[in-house]
Amino acid sequence: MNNRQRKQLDAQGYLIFKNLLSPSQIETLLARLEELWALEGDKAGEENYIEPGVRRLANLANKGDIFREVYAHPQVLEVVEAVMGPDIRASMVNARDVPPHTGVRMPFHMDSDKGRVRDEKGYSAATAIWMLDEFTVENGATAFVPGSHLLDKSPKHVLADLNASHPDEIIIEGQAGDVFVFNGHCWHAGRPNQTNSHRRGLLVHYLRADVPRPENRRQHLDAENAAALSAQERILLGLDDEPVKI
Ligand SMILES: O=C(O)CCC(=O)C(=O)O
Repeated sequence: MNNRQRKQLDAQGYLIFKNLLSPSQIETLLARLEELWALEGDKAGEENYIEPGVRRLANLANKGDIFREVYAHPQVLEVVEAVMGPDIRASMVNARDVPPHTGVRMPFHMDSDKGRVRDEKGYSAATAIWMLDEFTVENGATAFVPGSHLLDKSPKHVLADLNASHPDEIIIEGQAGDVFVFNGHCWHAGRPNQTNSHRRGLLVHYLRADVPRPENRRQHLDAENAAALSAQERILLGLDDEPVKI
C-alpha cells in the first residue's frame, strides 16, 4: 500500500486492486465453485447460511487448495492488518453468485459481527470481495457508502429503509480478477442482477482475533487439509483457537 492508498483506506474505507487473479486462476476457481454447487445442491452454503435468491458456498478453506492463495493473499492481508492490527482471523470464506435475472437488494449492513462498532482497540472487521465475473451496475455490483466506518453506527440504527439506495452510495464495478477490500464497518449491500450472466465472487470475511467467532463464522478443516497449511495459514484460520460458545 502506498501513501495515497493508505489515505483512501482511512478516509473512504476501501481499496480496489486490479488483476490480482490471472485468467487461469479465475478459470480454476470458477470450475471448482461450479463443481461444488452441483455437488452440494440445495445444501450449498449451509455451514454459514443460505440466502434465498442467490447461490452461496461456505467453508471454502476446506474445499480446495486453490482458495489458500485467495484468503491468505499478502496484498489483501496488508489492508486487513491496516484496518484492525496484526491479530486477524479469516472467519468466513464464501462464494456468492447473483444468478441471471435474480437476487434481491440486500439490506445495508456492516460485516462486523452483531453490529459491533469501533471499540478501544479500534476496528474489528474487514472483507475482501474477489470478482470472478465482471461486476457492473446492471449485474449486481455491490453498493457501498464510502466513509461510513467513521460514523461508528450500524445502518440499522440510522437508516429509515435499509433496502433503499443511499444518497452517498457508490457501486463497486470491476473486472474478473479484481479485488475490493474494505473496512467491514462500512455500510454496504448486495444488489440484484438484471442481466443474462452470472455475477460470481468470493467473499472473505476477517475478524480481529479477540472477537468471538461462533461455529458458523469459522473454517472447519479435515485433518488432511489442515496438515497441508503453513503455520501462518493455521493462525489465520484460527485452527488452534479455543471453540467459543455463543
Ligand atoms: O456480494 C455482494 O455484493 C455483497 C455481499 C454481502 O455484503 C454479504 O454477503 O454480506
